[in-house]
Amino acid sequence: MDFLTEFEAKINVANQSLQKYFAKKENHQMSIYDAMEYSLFSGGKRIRPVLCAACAELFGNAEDVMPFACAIEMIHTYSLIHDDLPCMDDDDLRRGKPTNHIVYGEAMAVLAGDGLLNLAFETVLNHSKASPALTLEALRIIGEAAGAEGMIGGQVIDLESEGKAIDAVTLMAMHVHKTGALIMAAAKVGALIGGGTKEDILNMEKFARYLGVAFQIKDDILDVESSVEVLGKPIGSDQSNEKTTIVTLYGLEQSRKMLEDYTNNAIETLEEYGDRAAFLKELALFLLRRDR
Ligand code: GRG
Repeated sequence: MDFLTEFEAKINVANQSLQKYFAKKENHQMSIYDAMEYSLFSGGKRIRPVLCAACAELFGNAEDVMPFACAIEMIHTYSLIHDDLPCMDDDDLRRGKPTNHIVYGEAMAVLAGDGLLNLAFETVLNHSKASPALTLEALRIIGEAAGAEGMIGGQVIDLESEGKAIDAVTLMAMHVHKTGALIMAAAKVGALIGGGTKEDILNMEKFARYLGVAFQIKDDILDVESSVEVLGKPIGSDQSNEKTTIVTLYGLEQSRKMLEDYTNNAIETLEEYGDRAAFLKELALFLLRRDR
């Protein structure tokens, strides 16, 4: 199967699983579910669940991974809803559609984010078929990655850096936490649930650390080079929010070189897995070339 066909197939599995886990609750008529559903099914690229599933597959068992992969996508979706709020980045458009708070109001958007964060943990606890020990370890990894030691910590660096010139070390720390933490969690949890050894899990963490930074470098480049039609969100928002980015710090040419270097480093960490890791290597290249 060629890469794009396999990628599509994995996205479909993630979408079907998300639909299943989002299944209507008893009180599903409540409007909170409309707000949660709106963002969970509004055209996300599904990179994190696909990465999680592909890492599980690499180590032989992709059967049990979907509740975890979907939990990570729910947390990612909540972070985007909150990131767009007026008290954060104050964005009106995401994935080509009005942001959650524009449609449902600010208070409901906060609750929709909170609802998705909780649903992530409910999903794992209600649907995991992995052993209790593996399930608990995966939940620990996900909780830590999403929290103040991970994604939220990165968001705090971002908030406190607004309007200031920050140095390269602070910028990289922000990206590794804000964007990288969930991407690393997806890879680590995939390897763990898929049957990888401790060393495999460390290798996947290293791979995803490079991949996460490359992902963010590409995001910063697209913020300058793309258009609102292609990206589905405002471009130039980093500049208007007076944010230091890889591009403001290093310029476009150097940023493109860094993107290539980080992507190559990610691919190199997979060398020992040979052709078994072909999909993950292609995924890294796909993310390098993506246009949205
Ligand atoms: C608890 C108030 C509160 C906030 C939560 C907002 C937040 C913490 C964290 C921000 C996380 C964030 C927005 C990180 C940026 C990562 C990034 C590049 C997101 C875009 O990811 P894609 O391109 O998105 O995979 P799609 O739309 O494809 O799902």
